[in-house]
Amino acid sequence: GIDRTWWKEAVVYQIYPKSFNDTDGDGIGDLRGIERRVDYLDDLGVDAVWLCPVYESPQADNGYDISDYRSINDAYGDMDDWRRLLSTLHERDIRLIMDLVVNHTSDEHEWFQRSRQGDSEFKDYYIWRDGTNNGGDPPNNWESVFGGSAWTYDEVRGQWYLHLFDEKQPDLNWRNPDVRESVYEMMNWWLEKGIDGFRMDVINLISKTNGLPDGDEDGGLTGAEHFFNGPNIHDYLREMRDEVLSDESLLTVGETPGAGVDDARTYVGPDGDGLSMVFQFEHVSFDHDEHKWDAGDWSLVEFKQIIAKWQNGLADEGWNSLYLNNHDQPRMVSRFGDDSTYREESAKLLGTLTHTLQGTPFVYQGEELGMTNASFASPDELRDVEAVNFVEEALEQGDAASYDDVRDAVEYVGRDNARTPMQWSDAPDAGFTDGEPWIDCNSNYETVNVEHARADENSVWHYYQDLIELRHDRDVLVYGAFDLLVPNHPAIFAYTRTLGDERGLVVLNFGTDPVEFVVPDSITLDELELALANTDVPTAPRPAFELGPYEAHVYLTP
Ligand code: TEU
Repeated sequence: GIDRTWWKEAVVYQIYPKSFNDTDGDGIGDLRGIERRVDYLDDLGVDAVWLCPVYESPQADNGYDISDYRSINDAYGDMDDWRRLLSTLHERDIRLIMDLVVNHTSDEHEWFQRSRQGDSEFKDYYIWRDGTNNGGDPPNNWESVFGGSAWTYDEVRGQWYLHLFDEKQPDLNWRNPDVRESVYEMMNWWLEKGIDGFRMDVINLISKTNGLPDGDEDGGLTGAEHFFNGPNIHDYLREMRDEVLSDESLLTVGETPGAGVDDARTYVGPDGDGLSMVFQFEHVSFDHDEHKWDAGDWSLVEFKQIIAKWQNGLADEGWNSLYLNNHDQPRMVSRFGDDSTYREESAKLLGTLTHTLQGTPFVYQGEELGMTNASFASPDELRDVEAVNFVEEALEQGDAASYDDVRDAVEYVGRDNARTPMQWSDAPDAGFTDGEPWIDCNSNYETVNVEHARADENSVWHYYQDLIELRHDRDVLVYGAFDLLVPNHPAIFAYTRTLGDERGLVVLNFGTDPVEFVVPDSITLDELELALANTDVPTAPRPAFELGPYEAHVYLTP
């Protein structure tokens, strides 16, 4: 029989609270705004919500810089609002996964404030070092993910501190057992409130090589080999499992940039550290070189190779997360589909992919409408610290003469693309706020919005509803084995799913030209029936059939 686990059968909806729904007119989404949309989530059919950080924070990185783990950012509401949201979700059987950001805190966290004063209890909570060159230069050559050195000199302490992200995000010192204890206590505090799991921000970055040696400068991010999947990572995660996560019904998803399939197996599955799944990055990195801003080229053949490698690599030991976009990635329809002529077709096709692979699908807010990348005509419209730094640096270093030289890169891969307000209706500012939104709405909200989508039975939204329902109904889509077909076909992504007598065949045309799919001899067409398609197609598959632009077909045994 099947070893059933709720989070394997679930579809998770990711909410970026700042941009979801504003009820108090300050232009920033809030918890009450989410609560008011719980019926919306229920109608869509999702089983869980992953809520991006809502904790107290100066918002240097939109909440991934936490100044108090146990309270709610004012703009989002307060603990009572949060409790009400939790119970409203639970009343509809929707679980709540909270974001856990413990590689770093905000520099405004009390721990950091006391650490920089040299307070004996907190002195070693962060990674402090003297500089080289008589203190004038950073302790080593590591680079920050957001550009520049990973070290900042602190006048108060008279030492440098490490920050793998923004200078307002100092890294915690996980070698210090007190730090680990404090984190576990905080996690238990949230679990006692009844949450259903954690999404763990950059969890594979928490362990750094002892002695903090210089990194190799020839690769991508300098120092990465000393902090991606570092030496003590498994000790820390196993300790965390023992102290906090022993309840196996929790959903834990580790965000693990730079992790390959072999690394992933050390985190998930029978021999892993107990995480349910990880967010891997290979399929959202292969369209850029080691510098994320040199982006744009990708091929379907390589994309299929990556997906198949992860499907097969975690098939029997572990579990995949399935996502094509989130708050850090451009909109999937703009990246892997066609956001103009075939916006709806390609949004449906990409949704078909994530809901028919083995793993747990994550739907990022607005994906169910086919929301697209935005346009940023001037650097003043950018909000993301990473993009702002990138543009500044490019101009300073002379890599760009003006913003126009980097605009394409920003509009292709920048994180703000995914952070524009959720498009609820064609009312001003997409019905997101009565005030001035913190970031401009995508100008297509008059046509792409929830109200229109729900009124149109052929919309991306209704198709997502069908996809989610189909996944709930059919074990083969959740648990079935994956086998890639026609790996070298440049436009068709096709595969089978098999679970005992239950079978599935998925055929997707990733292009604007019609293509013919010849069903390989290995597949018996008997009994296969059309379960879902994004266009009108005959109910029985023929040995060879044509697919129009971005056409997606799902066939299942009855
Ligand atoms: O992201 C970590 C990460 O490595 C990347 O996703 C990164 O943000 C981006 O792609 C760089 O190009 C996590 C969070 O999801 C992100 O929002 C935070 O900014 C980051 O950690 C720091 O907490």
